[in-house]
Amino acid sequence: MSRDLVLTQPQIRPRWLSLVEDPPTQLEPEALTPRSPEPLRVETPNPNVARRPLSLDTRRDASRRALADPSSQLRRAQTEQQLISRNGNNKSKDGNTNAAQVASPELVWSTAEKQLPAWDLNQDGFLSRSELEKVAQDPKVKGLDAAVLMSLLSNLDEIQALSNDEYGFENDGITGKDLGELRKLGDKAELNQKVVGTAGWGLQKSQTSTDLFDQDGPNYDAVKQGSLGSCEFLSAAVALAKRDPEAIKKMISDNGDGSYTVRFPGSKDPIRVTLSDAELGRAATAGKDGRWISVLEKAYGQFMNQRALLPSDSPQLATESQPGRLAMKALTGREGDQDILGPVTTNLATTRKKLTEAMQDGRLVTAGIAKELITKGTDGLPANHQYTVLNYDPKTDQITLRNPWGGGELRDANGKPRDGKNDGVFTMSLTDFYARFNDVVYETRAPRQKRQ
Ligand SMILES: [Ca+2]
Ligand SMILES: [Ca+2]
Ligand SMILES: [Ca+2]
Ligand SMILES: [Ca+2]
Repeated sequence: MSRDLVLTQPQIRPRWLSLVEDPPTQLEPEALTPRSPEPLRVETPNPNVARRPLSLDTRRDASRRALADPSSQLRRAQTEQQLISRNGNNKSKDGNTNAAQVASPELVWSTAEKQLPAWDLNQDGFLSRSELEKVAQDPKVKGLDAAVLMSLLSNLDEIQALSNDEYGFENDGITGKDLGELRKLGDKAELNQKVVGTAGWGLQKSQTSTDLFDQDGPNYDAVKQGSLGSCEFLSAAVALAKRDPEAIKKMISDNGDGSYTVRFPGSKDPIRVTLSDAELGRAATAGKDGRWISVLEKAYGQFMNQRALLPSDSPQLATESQPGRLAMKALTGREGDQDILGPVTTNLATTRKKLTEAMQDGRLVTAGIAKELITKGTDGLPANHQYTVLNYDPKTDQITLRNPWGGGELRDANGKPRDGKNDGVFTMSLTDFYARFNDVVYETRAPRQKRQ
């Protein structure tokens, strides 16, 4: 109930936002850490997914998400649909359904209607979030069913609100009437574009590759964030995959029975991971490069769940809203060190010096945008999001970053990528970076690592 209150009252300011505007001496670095939403929701952070009831983090996250820009979510869904129709002639492995068919709204609606009674585990007529989360972990739910299920989960708040069929807030789950209203909206409606786009992209992801690594993988530039707010982890994992692909390979082994074992340098115990089709549908993907990033992402959620006082029912959800310094700890064994950018906290000259040293050392570096500026959205860089710092060149004073979406980068006045290629990689002057970004997370130096 409280989360609905938060979501319907955007005037409640997220905690990090008010902190950003407070005098820098009162900043709490932890509170400023930007969280990324999920792709389909990333900029729009879908309150649906990142929900860990009772967690303080989640409440902060939900209020942050409520303020996010819904148009970006639509943009992302449309891009995904284009992707699906471009690749629409590819038969899936079972030869029955291809991605283009999935993108058919009729197929998505009818699948949801058909499966509702089976997924309504307590048979009360409401498809609740926890029921959907439970079914999502069932390896027997496959293919189109799994993709539609995950899309319902990703868009649950909006779908359950379509028909007023409960007292007070619509928050018990999706009913048959809600689905009827969804169908009535028609395929041009924004919500249906999201619902259909999410299902299509999810199916494509679950069927793209069954290998852990492609022959020449892992390639950092193949990584695309899924529907989870795991940008803090992904941006660090991308940095590691760029620096040392072999380290990633050593971290994961394929057990040959559909499960994988992940050994994070920062975790004492090996982590056994399986991924259902539905989980693959919202996981980060490396496409044809293999399942490595989907496996690592879920392993990280399991790792964080082990440390949590109140573990999430879904290990995947536990990847969300975690500080970037802990992602570095898992991936390297060394916790990251976060600088808040600002004249009092960390000035431009210090940032220049620290980036220079970190690049010389080959340390992992990520950077986040926590707040919306007046220029919100116009430069193409989503806020509440963490990026990989791929390079900083002290000679030119230019910094190169990568959005873990594998897209969404600096745009010019015409809305085109400034470097002509929307692959998520972009370069800007350090001065511009300093004005736009709010924090930098550095892998701490290894004890014996000394710069010359
Ligand atoms: Ca139910
Ligand atoms: Ca309803
Ligand atoms: Ca109601
Ligand atoms: Ca680019």
